[in-house]
Order: sequence, then C-alpha cells, then structure tokens
Amino acid sequence: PQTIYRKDYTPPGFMVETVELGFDLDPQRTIVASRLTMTRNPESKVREIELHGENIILVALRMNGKTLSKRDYRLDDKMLVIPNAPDAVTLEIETLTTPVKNTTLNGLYVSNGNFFTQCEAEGFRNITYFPDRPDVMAKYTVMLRADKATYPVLLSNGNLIEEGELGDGRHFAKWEDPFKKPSYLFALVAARLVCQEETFKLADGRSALLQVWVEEGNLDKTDYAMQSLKNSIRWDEERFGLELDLDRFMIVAVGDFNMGAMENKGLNIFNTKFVLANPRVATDIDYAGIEAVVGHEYFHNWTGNRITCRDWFQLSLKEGLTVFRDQEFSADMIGTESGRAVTRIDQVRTLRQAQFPEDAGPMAHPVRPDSFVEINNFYTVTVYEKGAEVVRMYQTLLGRERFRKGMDLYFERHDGQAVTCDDFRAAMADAGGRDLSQFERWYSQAGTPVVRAEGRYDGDAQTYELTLTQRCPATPGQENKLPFHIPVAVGLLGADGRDLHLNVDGLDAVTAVLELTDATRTFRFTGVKEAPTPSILRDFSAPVVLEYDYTDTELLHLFSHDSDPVNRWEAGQRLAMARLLKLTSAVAAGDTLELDSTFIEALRKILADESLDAAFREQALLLPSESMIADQMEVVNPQAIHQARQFMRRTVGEALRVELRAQYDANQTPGAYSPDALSAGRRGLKNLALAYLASTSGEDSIALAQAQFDNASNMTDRVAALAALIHSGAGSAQAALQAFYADFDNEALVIDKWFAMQASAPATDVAAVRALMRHAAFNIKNPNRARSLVFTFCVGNPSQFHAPDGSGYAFWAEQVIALDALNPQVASRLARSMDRWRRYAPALQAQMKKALQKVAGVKKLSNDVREVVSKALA
Ligand code: HT7
Ligand code: ZN
Repeated sequence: PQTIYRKDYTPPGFMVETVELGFDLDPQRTIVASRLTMTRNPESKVREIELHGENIILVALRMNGKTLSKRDYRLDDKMLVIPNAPDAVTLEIETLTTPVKNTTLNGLYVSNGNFFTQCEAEGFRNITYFPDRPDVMAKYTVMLRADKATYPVLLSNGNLIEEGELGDGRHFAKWEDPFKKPSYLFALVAARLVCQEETFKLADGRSALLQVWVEEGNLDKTDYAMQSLKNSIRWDEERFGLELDLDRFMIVAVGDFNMGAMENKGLNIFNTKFVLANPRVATDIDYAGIEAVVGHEYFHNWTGNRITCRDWFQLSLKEGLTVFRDQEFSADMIGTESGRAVTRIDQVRTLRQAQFPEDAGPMAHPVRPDSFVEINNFYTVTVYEKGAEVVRMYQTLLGRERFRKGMDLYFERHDGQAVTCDDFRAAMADAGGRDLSQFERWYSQAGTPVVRAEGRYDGDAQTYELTLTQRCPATPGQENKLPFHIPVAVGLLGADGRDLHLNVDGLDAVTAVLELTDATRTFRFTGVKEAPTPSILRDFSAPVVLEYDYTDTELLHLFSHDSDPVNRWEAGQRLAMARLLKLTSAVAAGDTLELDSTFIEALRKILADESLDAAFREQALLLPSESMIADQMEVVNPQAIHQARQFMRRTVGEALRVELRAQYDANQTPGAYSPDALSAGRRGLKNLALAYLASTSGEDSIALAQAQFDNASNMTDRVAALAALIHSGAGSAQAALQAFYADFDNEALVIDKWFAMQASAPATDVAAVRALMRHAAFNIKNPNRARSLVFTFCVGNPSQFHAPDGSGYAFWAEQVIALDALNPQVASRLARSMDRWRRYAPALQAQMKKALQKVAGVKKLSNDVREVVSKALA
C-alpha cells in the first residue's frame, strides 16, 4: 500500500462551484447522477481533472454536454482522470452502486432496511466520482427519489425546498445546502423513521427547527438528546458567540455505525448509542456520553464545517478543537467547580489509559501526522484527546479572555475556508500577543514528554527552587526531540495543608503557571516561610508524565489537603500505584501479599469526608486499571497484575466494610431518576461501594447486590448490581444474567451491555467468548455488538486475553481476519489491541508475534489492517 506524506500536499487542479446530485435509491441498484460545475484553480500546477471513485460503476460521462469516450479519460479502480479539460467545465456523471452489499458502513449503505451515508474521511468517492478532498468546497443541491411506502422519510443537508409524488409509488425530496462544504460533510437518509421536533429560538431572534429522528418504538428515548442539542446551541452562543446558521438541524440515529457520530452539515448521523436514552435502558455514563457527543457534533458546525481542514493531516484542527469545546461544554453544564474537576479527572484518566500508550507504541504519531497509509487509522486518541490538550494549553498560556479573542480572530480570518493547524496557531499568537513558534512542536513531535521536577528549600533565604527538566522518548521516525513549550501549573502547600502565597517570575498567586521552554530551568519562589510540599502540574496543565520523587508523607499530605482536586486525586493514584506495583511483584514471586494501614486509613478518611462531592470520592477510591498498571512495568505480567489488583480491592473492601456500607446507604437516590451530575455522582459512589463490598464475597454483600438488581429503578443501578454479582462469582449471577436478557431482549443497546459485562468478567475465557458468539443475538456485522463482545474481551479482560496458551491471540487473529472481510475500519481498531506486544514476557511475545504474522500473511487484507499490523511488526 502507498504511504501519503503531508509534505506532498498540492492544491487541487480544479475547484468545484456547484454539485447537483440525483439519487434513485434502490438497495440493489442505486443510480447516482451528478452534475458538477468546475473551474481551473490558478494556484495549482495540476492540469488534469482528478476525480476519486471506488467500488462504483461508471455508466455515463459528459463534459460540457458532450459524451466522453474511453479515449478521453483514464479510469482505474481509484481514479477517473480527464487530461484535456478547458478552464471551465460542466461534468455530468452517472454511476451505479449496490448499497445492500456494502458491509463497510462507509459511503452509501443499508442498515435495518434504511439508507444512510458516511462520507468522512473518504467515503464520498464510494458514491460518485468527485475530487474527494476537504479543500474542495462546493454548494450542493440534492434530489432524492425512493419508494414511498418503504422510505417515507427522505433527508439531506440544508433546507428542504421541494417534495412530492412521482406517480409510481415513489416520491421525491429536494434539498439545498446554502453553505459551501467539502464532500465529507455530504449526507442522505432514506428511511422509515419518526421524529421528535421542536422550534427553538436563537439568540439573534431567528427560529430553528430541531429534529431527532429514530426508528418507531424509540421515540420515548429522544428527550435527552434533544435537551442536549438545545443546551449545545445556547452554550455556543454564550461561550463563543457562535450561532446556528441553518433554519433546520437534524439528528438521525442508526444502529450500524463505525464511530460515535458524524457532523454532516445540518444532518448529523449518530450511532444509536449516543442518542437513545431513558432511565430504564441507559446508565449515567450513557447520558453523559449523549450530552458530550451531541455537543461535539453540534460544535463542529463552526469548528470543522464553516472552517474545515485543508488536508487530512490537519484533522486535529477540527477534532482537537472540537473535543476541547465539548469538554468545556460538559464541564459548564455541571456548573460547579468541584463537578468541573471531576470531568477533568475523567479526561486525564482517558489520556493516560489510551493516549499515553498510543504515544509509546508502534502507531505513535504527532497530533498533526506527517504520513499515513489509511486516514481512517488516524482518528486516534492522539489526534482527538491529545489535540484537545494542545488547545487547552493555548487557553492556559493566554488566559481565557485572550484565548477567546484568538477564537474570534480565527473565525474572522478563515470562515468558509479549508485551513491548517498553523493558521489556528497564528490566530492564537496574534490575538494573544505571544510568540507561539516553539509551541508548534506539540503538533510536529510525537511521544509523551517527561517532566522531571526537583525542589530545594532554603530556610535561611526563604526561597524554594523548583528545577524542571524535560525529555521526550524516541518514537517511530523521530529519534531526537526538541524541547516543548510546556505550561506547568504549580502550587506550594504549607504544613497546615493550605496554599502558600507564591512569588515567582513576577507572579503573585496561589497557583503559578511556569513556562518551561528549555530542556531545563530552575524557577525561584521567594518569601517562602516554610518547607513546602509542591503540587505540580495542577489541573493537568500539560499532557506530560511528571516525575517527582514524592515521599509517602508528601503524597498523603496532598491527598488530604491539596486545593487542586486533580492533584489531590493524583496523589491518591500515586499512592495506590506504588502499592499495586509492589503487590504485582509479590504475586509473581509467590510472596505473601500485604497492604499497609496508612494507605487504607487515607482512603477511609476521604471516603467519609462529607465535605467532598460523592463524585470526587468515587474518583479518589477508583483504583488504577490493570492496563495502567501494565504501563508502569518493564515486562508485563497480566495475571499477576490482575491478582494484585483484586487483592487490593478485597483488602480495602474488608477493611472499610462499615464505611462503605454507610456510604452505600447514604447515597441512595430515591424518587424519579435524574442524570444530573450530583445524582450521578451519588450513584457512582454508592455503586463503587457495592463493588468493593461484593469483592469480599461476603454473603451479605452478595445479598445486597441481588436486592439492588431485583429492585433497581434505573439501568445504572441495575448494571452495577449485575456486574457486582458477576465479578464476585456469585452463584446467582447466571440467573440474574438470564433475567436481564429476558427483560431487555428488544433493546439492542442493553444487549450490548449484557455481552460486554460477560466479556470483561474475570472468569470469562476464550471458550466462553466463543460460546457467546454463537448466541442468537450476536452479530459480528454490527459494530456495536462486535465491540461489546470481541473488543471488550481483547482489550478489557487482560488476564484472560493473555492466557499463557496463546488462545486469546489466536482468537484475536481469527476475528481481525473475519472482520476485515466485512468492515476494515472496525477490523483495524481491533487490530490495534496487539500494538504493544513487545512489552510482554518472551513466551507471550512469541505467540503474539505469531498471531500478528498470521494476519499479515492474509493476501487480501485491507490497507487499514495492513498498516496497523505492519507497523506493529516493524
Ligand atoms: N468527524 C467524525 C468522524 C467520523 C468517522 C471517521 C472515519 C470513519 C467513520 C466516521 N464516522 C465519524 C466524528 C467526529 O469526530 O465528530
Ligand atoms: Zn469530531
């Protein structure tokens, strides 16, 4: 497969002004007629008209009214090239596709009998021949024709300008999008659907029609998505002064979808998982996901759609920025400082759990990659979540006000354009009055920087010197790194736990944002009256690993007192991690396992501290995951990690039995269910208490879980109880699983949970997963279902997946190969779970390598999977 390089970017030879599309929709044989007006681009050296096209049949081609013969163009399985074209042309193209056979869910496809499209990144070329690149922006008019009884609803981007009957049982709808857009934002839906709709008043006095479209039977699950959409519109008006620019904004839910959702102009298409919710079927986490994803897609309307990417290397321009915006939206929706901190802790956890490992593996790439084989492989946590951290750092460095000015300037300069990450940085630098040239390295250098901190207190001089030194590990293709521009937010705690007043670099505050730009620098705090405990990297001010040789005493001090909730939580995680690593070594060596009372007492104090939000206490008591422990080890031993973590849970559960039970009782949320952060936080703490208690296997804890399962009035409590039963190995777990299935067999998203809970259970081995795959409800073609069982097992059940006999790896190879034949995008995500195989013991490594080679040996492998396995094996 061919590698594409950022440095090779060239402007398109022809621009497209208008696109008129006509669809005669038929699952077996859809005819697409396209009429393009194009003009030569004076900025380009390319002389030919280059149109992308894959998996479609060319039926007719006319240029300026004249039918072109095969001598007039070149056609292969990827491109249609017209060499001799005048400067202005009208192209008429007719193509044929078979949507029902499209299992890739890319381009035009059928899901549950309905038509949907997915065009990002390069799906439009599966619909018609077109310069399918984001820097070609055009105005679209779309005519849809389909059988009326089967597809009563016909939707596309923009405004509905005409609809009617065609006389033969078919009907039509004509849509016009008033805004120029790249082809990846095109969408259509032809379906039997119903909608919840509402007219919503915008800040400038205009009204917009908001619709949430779902299959019949799901209309009772659309309220939260609609509410989230209205909140998003209001928030973008207030926080960024950005208004909805359309008269109509639609969200459509589909059960077969490769990702979370898609921001097509005015016609967002969503995975059902991020639309459908009511208390019976959705958990607090589902509700939070809906709010975040609805916000994310809506916010793309400005950051992505109005201003888009020049090329796909710039993906983080829209994704990093839009993730930052959705994170801020979710935090603002909670409204309290402590609630905001909990969302920040969640973000830090995701980054450490998923992005740091990516940065340390064979697929490591900069936020703005330099090359790729398959762009779909670069919708990554680095581009999204690390990209959001990069945007957050602008705000930290410039301050909120100047950051907002930078955003305003970005919109003022680039509305209607396809631009680069450098353009965004320039807007921030110009509006902020700062030189941000070194900051560019966050876009161009891969890898997670390590910041080493060392402190020195001089009692006589009353100074505290903090020396910060940065380094960044080598990543594929990047041996040596230059220093980053790193904002390091620091506070100093006195012996009483209170923040000391800081004097450093002319600042006068309790938290100072130090800017580390050199490889090493010493910052001098003056007027420090006592030896402080440093709280470094407050609010996780940069996506780095912080090294500081904290003593247990210092960590306990921070865990009890730090005014920065993120660092308070962080101190607890450090205390837990140090012990988990020791326990893991002890398991491997066959030593006796012990947990010190100091740690347990610190947890006891936090757990019972009613001055803290329940949500924060939940975070503080959540142990680092098995994969995070693995990340800290030279040679990973998954079974030892699992046993060590189980031991810690059980020991804490036993030691804090009384307090856990008290919190369990105190944090009940009687009355009508509400997904608000306060109630969700209480349920979170209560259910964490239940999980700890159930891990002790006491009969009374099992009875508690069983009672909660039987009496739960919402899905959050029901799944928490079921998970507690399953994970504790309770005899009643099987009956509970059966009852759960029987109650929800009509709810696809709940059955996904049913599969996922079993796939992640410590007792579920490969044989049990294979048995579940034979269940009538399992369907590998449905990405949500495949993720719930196969992915959850391969990624979320490390001690079983890494079984010493290699059976997990053989299973992985089989599933990657099977999925690849159906849906390369989904297959390649699964392929990624073997990325870091070199970190395991030699016996496991050998079997993992064999599995990777088996996949690599498949002749007809997609570029998606080929890129991932070749990089893993390189
Ligand atoms: N911008 C959207 C990306 C997306 C996507 C990419 C590749 C293949 C399928 C896809 N579905 C959606 C989602 C987003 O970030 O908002
Ligand atoms: Zn996005």
